[in-house]
Amino acid sequence: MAGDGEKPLRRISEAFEGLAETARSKATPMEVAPLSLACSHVSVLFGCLGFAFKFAEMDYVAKVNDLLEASKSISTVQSLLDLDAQQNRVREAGSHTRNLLRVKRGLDMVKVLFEQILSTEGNSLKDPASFAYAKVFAPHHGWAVRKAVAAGMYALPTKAQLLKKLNEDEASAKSHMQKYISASAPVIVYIEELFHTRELGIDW
Ligand code: 1PW
Repeated sequence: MAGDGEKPLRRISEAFEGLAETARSKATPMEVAPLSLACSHVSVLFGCLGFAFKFAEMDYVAKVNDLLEASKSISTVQSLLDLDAQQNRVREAGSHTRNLLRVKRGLDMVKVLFEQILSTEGNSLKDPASFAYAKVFAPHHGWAVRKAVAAGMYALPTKAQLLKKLNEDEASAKSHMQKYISASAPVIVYIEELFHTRELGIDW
């Protein structure tokens, strides 16, 4: 949850605009440090979704922390994947590569969530969040997690409550959500491309 005067949405959108430039230019490889830092800003959002999503937040935060820790010894995202591939541990539980794939889904879910919020009338987040979860995470989760998330959808804050927690009004929130949608797209594609070019797959 955001403290007084903090603007987490602005911090998120600005961090991703910086990364988007790197992702689009392809001149310099993306580094793990700015990527994991940008992803850590997104944690605040998960924290605003209410008690029912506490476990989702904890899982996301743990994976982002693993990437932050990795950034101390691994400079580029490419080399992070290559190191795991060399050691045959890409799909191992807790590997940096596996955590990156999960975190990438978190970024994607927030993107879809924002798209849905911007195109849906009304004050409820239930439909936008259910749609985003169904599209991005549900295909990769077992029955128990899907049921728990579905139950959590009833305890989401309203859109107005969420904006209040984020210290935004309708207009400023809309502008930052739009910015995040545009900036996160090339970052998500960039990460997926790294998996594809190494034939690591992204559906696991
Ligand atoms: C914004 C609307 C609210 C939607 C809720 C979003 C839910 C996000 C993911 C919830 C994950 C919590 C349960 C943990 C699942 C793990 O098994 C799974 N992690 C993820 C992020 O999918 C796989 O993790 P693993 O096995 O690689 O450690």
